[in-house]
Amino acid sequence: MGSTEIVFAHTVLALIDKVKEYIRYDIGVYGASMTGKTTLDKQLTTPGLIRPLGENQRTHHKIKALSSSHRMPNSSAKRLVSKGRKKTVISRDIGGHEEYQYMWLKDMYQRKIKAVVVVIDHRHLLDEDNTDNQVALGYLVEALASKKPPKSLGMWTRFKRRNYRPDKIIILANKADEWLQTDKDWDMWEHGLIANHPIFDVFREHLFLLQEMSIPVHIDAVSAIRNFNVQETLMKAMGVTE
Ligand SMILES: Nc1nc2c(ncn2[C@@H]2O[C@H](COP(=O)(O)OP(=O)(O)OP(=O)(O)O)[C@@H](O)[C@H]2O)c(=O)[nH]1
Ligand SMILES: [Mg+2]
Repeated sequence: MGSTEIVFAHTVLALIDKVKEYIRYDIGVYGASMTGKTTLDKQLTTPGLIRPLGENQRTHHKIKALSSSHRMPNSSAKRLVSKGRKKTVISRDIGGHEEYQYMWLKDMYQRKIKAVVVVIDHRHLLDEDNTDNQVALGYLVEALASKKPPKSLGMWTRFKRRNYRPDKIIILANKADEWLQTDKDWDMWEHGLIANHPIFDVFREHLFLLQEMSIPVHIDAVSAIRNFNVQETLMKAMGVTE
């Protein structure tokens, strides 16, 4: 190949990379209430210092007029940057309270999202009777495993669900500024072994189920409020960076 052809090939590859940056990649961000989904949404929209959200700032959704379902929040585009690569992802911020869980499925099936991002925190390490995170992941995994869609989803969503499966599940163990503390924890994280951390033990059964369904799972520690490892994890999990 001559030098002109090489330069041309490089230009074409650079152009393809640039176009890929703008191809929308739909992600769905779900998880129990108070795990940090809104904080993550804000961090992805405008990276920086995020104001801690108070008790009165939980995400809620209004019931639609003449209907029993809730109004879906708008989705928005976020530009992710990591290791010199960029990617546009689309997501929306849905509440984590139990009455909104069906909206996670609605969002997932209607947008046919590519990556399900499950936000968890360390509450089950602080109180072993607390199962909020397990219930949230369980709800999603069981919906994916089930042959029958919940009737509450409506005809159109149930139709869109046919043959759908996300490409991957990304589990973000948020609030790492609080639970990733000891030298042993950091050592695990630095060596890429964070999936072995006890914070993930309670999820093993559902992780096995996902593996058996051939859905790859990417696990990592992040802090949405501190902007620690957030974009890096998502970009890696989406296969944009190594
Ligand atoms: N320490 C710490 N706190 C965080 C982090 N991310 C979020 N929080 C706090 O956790 C609380 C809940 O955050 P939200 O973002 O409102 O949680 P949510 O998942 O959107 O909650 P719902 O809207 O009820 O579903 C807030 O007080 C946040 O300031 C983090 O990385 N570290
Ligand atoms: Mg919220």
